Amino acid sequence: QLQVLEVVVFSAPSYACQRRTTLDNHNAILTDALSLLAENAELSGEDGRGVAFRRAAGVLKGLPEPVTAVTQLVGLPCLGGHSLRVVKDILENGASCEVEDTKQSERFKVLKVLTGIFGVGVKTAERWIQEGIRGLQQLQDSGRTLNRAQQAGLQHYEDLNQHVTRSEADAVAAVVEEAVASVLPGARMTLIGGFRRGKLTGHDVDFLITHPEEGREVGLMPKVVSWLESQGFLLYQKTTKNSYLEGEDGPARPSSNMDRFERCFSIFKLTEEVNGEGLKPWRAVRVDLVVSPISQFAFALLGWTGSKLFERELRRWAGHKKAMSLSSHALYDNTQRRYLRASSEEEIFAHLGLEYIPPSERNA
Ligand code: 8DG
Ligand code: MN
Ligand code: MN
Repeated sequence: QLQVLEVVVFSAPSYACQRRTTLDNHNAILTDALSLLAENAELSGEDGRGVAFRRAAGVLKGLPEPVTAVTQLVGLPCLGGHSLRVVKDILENGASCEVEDTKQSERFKVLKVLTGIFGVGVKTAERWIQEGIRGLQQLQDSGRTLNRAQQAGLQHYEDLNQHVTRSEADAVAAVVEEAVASVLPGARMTLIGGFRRGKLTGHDVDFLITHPEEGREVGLMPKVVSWLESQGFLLYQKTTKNSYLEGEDGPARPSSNMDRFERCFSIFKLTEEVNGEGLKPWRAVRVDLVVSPISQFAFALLGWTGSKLFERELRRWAGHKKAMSLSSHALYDNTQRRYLRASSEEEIFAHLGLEYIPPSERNA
């Protein structure tokens, strides 16, 4: 019998929101390498390059099997010369010099440690490095004035840099559920972010809170926060007020990731089952809470489920292909000059002319 050795040539549509990307990544070695280069670009203030690497990684995450030769990638979108070179190096030599050099570079390592502190962004880390700070101990000894977030970040550094597990997320969910039910019966809470996409671990736990009756959600966040505080669950919290006004504010700016919901960035004190001596009785976990009115719930749900690349691509698709502006509040049709209502994620995908992609397939 004739044996045909066939090499698969992959193909994929160019926007991540057109693709189904599960957590089953057959090319993790390649996508880890490209993600590291993306991270390095972002830490260097080169956001454009960062996005390019993220898009390239996003395409590879969705492929149905491992890549064995770069020739399989000829027809794929988003894979520029630079990304292809990295892929080729790894396929042919087992590693990419650029990636290995980046990993070893002092600058990258220090930036990762410093931005690993909750409340510290690239700009602050950059300034500290210029002032000669190279690590956590040095930062602490330097007597630098830290804001409240950074103080908490430094204090709980180890805990916050350890992955949150699914069972820890469930434990946090139970607490938030109780808080919400206590302060406003009938209010609903939904797990969002990476855990909604089915991830087994995360860097934090994200929740969206609403009430089926429009307006009842007003003032909810301070009550939830007070309840949590009174029960001793909060190590840190910063609440930001809702500042979104439809019409007055104009349609959402499509390029911006920031929205105007009432939200709370917090650090939870999570008590854990103590299974023996020497185990800490509790640990610090980052938790994000967002409150949305029911009329914006579907947009908030879609906008906060992620992944970050998937969200960015949704907004790019809306703007470039549909002349629409999508945010976590609303969808505005620039041609018809009106807002398009939706009470489910499915309706939003339909407005955008996209096939519905469930959360578990938004892991680009
Ligand atoms: P991880 O925590 O497991 O690392 O992953 P994640 O859950 O996907 O990431 P995240 O950083 O917790 O963000 C969750 C989603 O929320 C993601 O799609 C990005 C989105 N998001 C923010 N900040 C904001 C914001 O200010 N506005 C909007 N609309 N979305 C935001 O992180
Ligand atoms: Mn998250
Ligand atoms: Mn978050």
